Amino acid sequence: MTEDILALIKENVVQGRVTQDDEGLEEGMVGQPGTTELTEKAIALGIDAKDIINKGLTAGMDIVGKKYEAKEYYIPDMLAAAEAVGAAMELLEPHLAKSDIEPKGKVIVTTVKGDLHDIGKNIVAILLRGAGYSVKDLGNDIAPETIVAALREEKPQFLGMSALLTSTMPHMGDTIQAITESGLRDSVKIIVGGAAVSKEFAESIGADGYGADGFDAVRVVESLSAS
Ligand code: B1M
Repeated sequence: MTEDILALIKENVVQGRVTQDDEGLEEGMVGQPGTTELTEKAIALGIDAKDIINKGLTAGMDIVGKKYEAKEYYIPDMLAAAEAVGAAMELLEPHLAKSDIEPKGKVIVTTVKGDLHDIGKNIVAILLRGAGYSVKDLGNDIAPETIVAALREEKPQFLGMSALLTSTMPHMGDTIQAITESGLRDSVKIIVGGAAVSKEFAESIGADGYGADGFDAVRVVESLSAS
């Protein structure tokens, strides 16, 4: 049952179907549950949110990426899938949130300059909030100087940067350099992630940590908090 629902969520992300009223790419789908109805059902059945995110939503997006690469999908298809994931994450958010009175710490999250991909960053933000951190989301396509200004103003313990494009990854390094030049580097731990990023790349630009996925990002922040 669990695996069936997760497979259906994945399929509906691939089809870019937000609700049962959406057509999708194949005939006869109208009226069948879409990503949001299936996510609601999965939540009601007590399926682990981590599985809904990793095996349903993210797995669907991976297929969308492969289809785009194979020129089977175009930008509007990616956007439809992104909308389905965003709507499902809104439903999941209350189930991931902790109501701790005192936040464990403050994190600024952002997608770097030139990069419009924000789904992964949004998931990281939601999971960090769920783990008890206060999170300020700067958005996407954010320049190094804007990030430095936000660090100066907000004084967070952590900065999380996301990049999905090989062409925007270097802006992570540029941002760390700008933070160092501003004299703020010792006051903030920096973690990076996103499909284009690796542990080796994170080390090469002098980040303090690398998150392979949203849950890993929380683990890294927790372990850096303790160190
Ligand atoms: Co674009 N796109 N896209 N795209 N897109 C990719 C990234 C691509 C791999 C597709 C492909 O060709 N296979 C490819 C990049 C190739 C490369 O650079 N190597 C690509 C391209 C080429 C482009 C454009 C250049 C296309 C064009 O215009 N010709 C263009 C660039 C626009 C820009 O940014 N300037 C573009 C545009 C778009 C859309 C706007 C249409 C849309 C984004 C919508 C949105 O985000 N609101 C889009 C999408 C949806 C994708 C794919 C299909 C899916 C991305 C996604 O949301 N994944 C993507 C293919 C893919 O990645 N499989 C693709 C799901 C998400 C949950 O995963 O973001 O990886 P992800 O986040 C994960 C982890 O990486 C990690 O945790 C998250 C949760 O598990 N993580 C962190 C992320 N950030 C983290 C930060 C951390 C720690 C962990 O610490 C702080």
